[in-house]
Amino acid sequence: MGLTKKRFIADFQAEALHLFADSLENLSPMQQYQALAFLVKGYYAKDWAQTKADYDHHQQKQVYYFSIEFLPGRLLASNLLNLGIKDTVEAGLKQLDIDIPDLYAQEGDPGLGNGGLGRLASAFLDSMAADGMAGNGNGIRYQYGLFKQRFVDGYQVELPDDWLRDPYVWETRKENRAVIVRFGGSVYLTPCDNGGLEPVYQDTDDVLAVPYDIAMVGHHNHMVNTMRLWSAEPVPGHAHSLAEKSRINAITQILYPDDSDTAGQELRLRQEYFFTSAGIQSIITHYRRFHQDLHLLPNFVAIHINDTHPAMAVLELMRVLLDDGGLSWEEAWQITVQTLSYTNHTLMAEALETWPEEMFARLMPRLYQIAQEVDHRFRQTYTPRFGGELIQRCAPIADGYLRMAYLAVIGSHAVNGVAKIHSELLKSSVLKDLYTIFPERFNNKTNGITPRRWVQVANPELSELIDSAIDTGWRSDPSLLVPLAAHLHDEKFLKALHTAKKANKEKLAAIIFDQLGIEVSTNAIFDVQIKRLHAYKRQLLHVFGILEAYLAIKNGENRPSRVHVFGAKAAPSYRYAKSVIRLINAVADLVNNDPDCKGKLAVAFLPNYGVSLGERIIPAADISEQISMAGTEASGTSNMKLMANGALTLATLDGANIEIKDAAGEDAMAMFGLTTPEVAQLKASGQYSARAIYEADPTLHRVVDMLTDGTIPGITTEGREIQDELLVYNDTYLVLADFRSYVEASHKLDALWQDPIAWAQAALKNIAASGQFSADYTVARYGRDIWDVLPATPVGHG
Ligand code: 26Q
Repeated sequence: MGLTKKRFIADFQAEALHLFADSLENLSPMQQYQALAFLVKGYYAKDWAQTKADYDHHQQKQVYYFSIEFLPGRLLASNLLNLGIKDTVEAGLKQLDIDIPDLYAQEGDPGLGNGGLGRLASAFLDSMAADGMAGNGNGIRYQYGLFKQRFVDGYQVELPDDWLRDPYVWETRKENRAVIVRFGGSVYLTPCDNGGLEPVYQDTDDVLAVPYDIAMVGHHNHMVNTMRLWSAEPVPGHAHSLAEKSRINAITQILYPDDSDTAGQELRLRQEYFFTSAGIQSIITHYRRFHQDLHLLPNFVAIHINDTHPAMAVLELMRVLLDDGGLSWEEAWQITVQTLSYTNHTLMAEALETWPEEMFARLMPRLYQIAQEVDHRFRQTYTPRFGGELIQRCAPIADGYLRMAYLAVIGSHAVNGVAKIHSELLKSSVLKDLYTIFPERFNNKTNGITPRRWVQVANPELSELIDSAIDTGWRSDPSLLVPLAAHLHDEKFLKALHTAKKANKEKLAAIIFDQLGIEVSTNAIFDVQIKRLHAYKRQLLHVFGILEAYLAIKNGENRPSRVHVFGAKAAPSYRYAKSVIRLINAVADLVNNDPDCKGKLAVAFLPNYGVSLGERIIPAADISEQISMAGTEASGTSNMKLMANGALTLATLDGANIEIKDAAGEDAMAMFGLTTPEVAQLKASGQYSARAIYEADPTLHRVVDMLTDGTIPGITTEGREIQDELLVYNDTYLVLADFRSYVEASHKLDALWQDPIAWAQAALKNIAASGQFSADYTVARYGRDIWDVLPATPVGHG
């Protein structure tokens, strides 16, 4: 976009006048932000309309990414970057004497997701636009996003996230594209003109699904895709009681804050059907504007199911093809399977979604009929070849439940895990039986991140340094970071890398002081763990590492100084996770207030971790803690973001950590702990005794005792609960088993820190190797292997 600074300033002033009938300098920062955001929206409006028109004109195959969560982050800076006008605009803002970071900070951060899965969905939309693929998001416009987290006396307190209180500039309500979603009632089949049967719906509860569209601006390619989020409203003209109205509004009111267990809540099931049905209906309506023949649907449409939450897309697409399209079962099934694909994000058995037949049948009676037919035909078709036992284990309906992961595999032509090891484990564990039946459907797509947001926007210091060393081509093609490795022995460059990191640490230290009142030294190692709080992610192991260091310091030992930075939300009903939060805050109090630790050890648990806070923490990290028990973390993505910002990974051989090790080299990180087969074997042997390890390791013994002996103030019940999980319930996630090896790996990093050049070299190896984890390459592989769409914008070598 050819924009001059002068032109921008004139446009900005005109927009301010237009919106607020006042001149810029009289506006509040929020008003200035809104004026700027509306102006930017105007800058891409033509491209957005043109992209849609081009897609229609060329009948380009559309990808629809169905996800119950999206975490786009703030959009102003990333839109400016993608439009290629960020530098010009910032120069203009500077001339206008506007505080740029403060202006960006006015924007709300839509927390329409819990964590990795939602952020991945947004990264994919960003990357599809960058790759010039016709990618569309389909999700829910929650009125309240993920709760805002505060700490009161060290306890997590949840506050509502009323993110729509200030008008959200980037969304456009599309009333003309609303569709009706039907719940409940009853269905019966009646003979119709063509001799077949047609369903008649009676007494349904109808809900209007109104789409709100948000532009996904492509990087330097004039393409603008759409994320469509649906909001539930009463159907105009229907007589609704107040109670009905509030039941309708409830559908899109809140995001469920659990990211790993199926509470089996009816409202959650309504949410799933609501956005899935609205999405399928609008796709078919749009398709039918250009095509009569539904058989060709897979040539023009790919629908991707992000985890099982939209898995009933299998049934809903069947419903539309059968009931509205008049196709036979066999025709409809073939089209459905060819159109759909599915990604699994977890191996944890308790997170695999199931729904009681009774509830499902009551809310979606027609879908339930179709599910029964799918189940029936699946059993009939495959029992002769695979036997009744295997089929019973993996059929979509059994023991009174619909099993959504099995339904998703059976109704899709492709199913993938999100890192190499995870995709392998799917085939050997939770989806083993379906792998036996459909081996050709299984594939791996290792996750990716968007370096535009996580490096270019979040870390301009590092970005400019990279520009000074290699061609700027890395900004569109991160695989071109590899030549950075030529500077491994360039001391001047290594020092500059250290200086850039230090500048980011200064900024984070200011945030830590501002939020927590803790003064931290930026000469210390910034050791970061940022992710949802979960037993399997083992924040507890990190705490034990801190306590080991605390004891060493109390013992007069000299260690390189460390600041441990945590960011983590716990599901409100997850008792153990909340206890660990309380523990981390208590350990922070202990350590931060002990004069012996001053300048040596500090703990900063920043509240309300999310995309925006991540953009502040990640550029400042020296160490990236990726310490889940092997075999539990499907992939992880903070590991990739931190690596791209030059942090050294302290990790188990789990998820994408393994691929990071292969890319950066084992000497550029610190690996530890039991491997997945070792974990499996230890568990299967029945020989694991947490207590025996506790008795055998005096330091560990002390650390575990600290939970209950009063050393850590204020954690009587929480300390007891955590200790019981370890010693009474025998340590489900093998924290004690991995403790010694974790501490040793951590000491290895301490030793490396003593040699700043060697540390900077390791950081550089990580940065240079990080390009392969760009989501631009990941979605290009989805396009090639699963969706059958090719990037229109070249995506380089990843
Ligand atoms: C399901 C049913 C009922 C209520 C909630 C849920 C639910 C919601 C969210 C279940 C799971 C999630 C989110 C899971 C998630 O974020 N998984 C992470 O996905 C990342 C992207 O693939 C991986 O990198 C992480 O390893 C994985 O944990």
